[in-house]
Amino acid sequence: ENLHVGVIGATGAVGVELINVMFDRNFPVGELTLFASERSAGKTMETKYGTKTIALFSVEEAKQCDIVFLAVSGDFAKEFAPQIAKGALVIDNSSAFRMDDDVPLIVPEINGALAKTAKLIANPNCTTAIAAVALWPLHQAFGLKKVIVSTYQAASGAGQPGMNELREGLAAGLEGKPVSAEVFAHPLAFNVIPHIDSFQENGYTREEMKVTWETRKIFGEPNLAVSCTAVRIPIERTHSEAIVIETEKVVTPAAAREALAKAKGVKLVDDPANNVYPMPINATKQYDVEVGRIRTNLIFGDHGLELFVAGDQLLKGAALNAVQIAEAYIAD
Ligand code: 11C
Repeated sequence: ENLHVGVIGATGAVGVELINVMFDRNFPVGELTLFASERSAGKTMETKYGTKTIALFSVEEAKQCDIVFLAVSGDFAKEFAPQIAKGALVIDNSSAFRMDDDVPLIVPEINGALAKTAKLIANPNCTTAIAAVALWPLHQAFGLKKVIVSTYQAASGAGQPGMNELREGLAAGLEGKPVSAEVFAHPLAFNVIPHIDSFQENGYTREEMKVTWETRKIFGEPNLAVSCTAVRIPIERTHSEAIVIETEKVVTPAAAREALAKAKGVKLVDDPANNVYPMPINATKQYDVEVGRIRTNLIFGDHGLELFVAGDQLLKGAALNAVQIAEAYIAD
């Protein structure tokens, strides 16, 4: 099967990785059309599929594709995704449709079967997707009752401009110059910022609430107790998360390791005696989410665990998950 695939937002950090991941995973691309607005249309872009000229976006052209990946803003998705979905399967990276009842929100290791049920599919928030692959096997084996997440999120969550601002800030800081902030609310270099996306009335940020809302939807557990503190750290592209769980059933670290070792999308990295645990430096550019530091939680005892995960924000947090959704869509 040779599919006509469209990528809207191809020059952004997620768009670039979408093209790389499709190529590296041998996704059956017959024709690839890269779309952008007037600003970038006509420019060329080097890709693993060769030099591509960027086409001017139009709904009519996009509808001609078999599959269209959207790696653009939620506002763009809101306006155009439903129209494109009248012709093509649309996989949207934005948060525009994630909580719509008739739009599946998919992490393929968990609910990939839903990929065949709609023409518009939402790709989860990166923090949610990375936590979800680690938590799902534990939920299946031990039943999750409460989940408390603290994140250490990379600059890439704010796209290429975020990564650029971090690099420039680090360079400026090392030279003793002031570090400026435009993308982030404060300078990120030599700092951590407990503020991602906008503050909500309940005091949580939208990023934090997405972890609650989206995990519940993906797991099909509308009442699961999930709470998050989301923090930006000066790392380029891998999100890490410290997670505390309370479980329905008795759980031991050994039993959790056994469940995680068999799980798809997870790499068990848990040998503290040899200084082996998940870290961005290793998880970057890797498909699997690293999980380790698994230990009995001091508060919940034999019904609780602590763990640490690290996953590439641009891969499992975005492009890889989107391509896996497309793979689930075309699977026999
Ligand atoms: C961040 N998680 O790290 C965000 C980026 O809902 O798709 C992705 C926002 C989203 O800044």
